[in-house]
Amino acid sequence: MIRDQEVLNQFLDTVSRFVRDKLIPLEEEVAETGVVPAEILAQMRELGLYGMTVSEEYGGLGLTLEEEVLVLFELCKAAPVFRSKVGTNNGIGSQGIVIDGTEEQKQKYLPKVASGEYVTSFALTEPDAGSDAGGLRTTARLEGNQYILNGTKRYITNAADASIFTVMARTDPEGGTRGISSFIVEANSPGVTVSNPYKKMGQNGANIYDIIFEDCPVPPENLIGGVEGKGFGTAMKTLDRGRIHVAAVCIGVAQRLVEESLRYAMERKQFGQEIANFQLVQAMLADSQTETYAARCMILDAARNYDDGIRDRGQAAQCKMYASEMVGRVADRAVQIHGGAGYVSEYAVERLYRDVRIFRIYEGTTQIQQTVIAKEMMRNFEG
Ligand code: COS
Repeated sequence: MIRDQEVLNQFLDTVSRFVRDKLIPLEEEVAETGVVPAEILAQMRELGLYGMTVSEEYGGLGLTLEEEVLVLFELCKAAPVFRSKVGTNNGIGSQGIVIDGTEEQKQKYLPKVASGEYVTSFALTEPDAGSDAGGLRTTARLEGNQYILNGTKRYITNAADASIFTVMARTDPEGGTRGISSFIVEANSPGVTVSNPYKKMGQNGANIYDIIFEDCPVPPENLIGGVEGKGFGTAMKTLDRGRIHVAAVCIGVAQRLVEESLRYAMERKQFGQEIANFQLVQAMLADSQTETYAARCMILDAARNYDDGIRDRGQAAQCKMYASEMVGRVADRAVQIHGGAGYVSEYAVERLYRDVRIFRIYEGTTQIQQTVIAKEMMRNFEG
């Protein structure tokens, strides 16, 4: 549901130039240092990239999901570490408040999230609750006039930069997934400790941490939606949108990998000619181009459905699964086309190959997406 094509095109053009002129030239430095320079983050704030999905009423750009994925297709032609800096504010870190927050919660937090003054993190995963998110053990006990949080959250993106976390915690020990509630927790609350960042395979600078809550007080007005027991649903709805977001990120990187592969194949000569002339190389290029296009089409379709009010968790899972597996294949072919050069770090494809591996894991592994898709098929079976 694109509202003003001309305004959107101008924005896409601005993002595309920012990627080409500012982000891509910085990729190697960021991969080396693990730090995205403050002036780049400031420029991202200025462009409105922290608040794409927050409505204009609260100071964001108020993009529809279709518009958001079109921006991500452009933004993620740069190494995905840059997207990670704004990813939680637009995606899983803010959407719990956007989707299920009370009016007071929205007014208090969303303007700061949209401007980028506040970074947000989504704290669902725990040491013993990854794919089995419903098995989480962090507790939120109501004592007097506040909740007291205890527990550990694991691999939480942007936690050290965050001013607020959306935290899923158990308010009813016996309630299963219906005993989970979600909270907005201010990062400077007493009893909050953030660990050092983990060392990872790729996306250096897109940092993940543990958050430890020890008797951390949270006021009842920060219970998202004001009702206990709705937190698992909030998390799942957040992930449904988040999975389409991640799928769009995969398209951006896949397009970049195709560009890198084509450029190299058109320049590199073997047997007296450019390797792009060889049909076995052409097959790899053609497969990568076609699969990227197919994933792009399905994501746009799912995003339009979402904007039309259709909440199809199976479709979100299909986009996430297909796009993340697809970009893995595209990255593998990109390295193959580059030959030995694809294995050395002076070429971007070596880094991007490592960067894309996480897409098949976070916001639900491929295997979780498969179970979501199959469960939806069975639920909708009419016999
Ligand atoms: N939207 C709204 N509600 C949802 C939902 C969705 N997408 N998915 C499930 N629910 C609801 C169900 O309707 C059910 O509600 P009722 O209790 O009212 O019947 C409840 O949540 C429990 O659903 P279900 O029985 O399917 O839960 P499971 O424990 O089997 O878990 C999976 C479902 C595996 C899909 C879930 O745990 C999951 O997504 N795991 C992966 C977690 C993940 O992505 N982690 C990444 C963290 S962010 S990097």
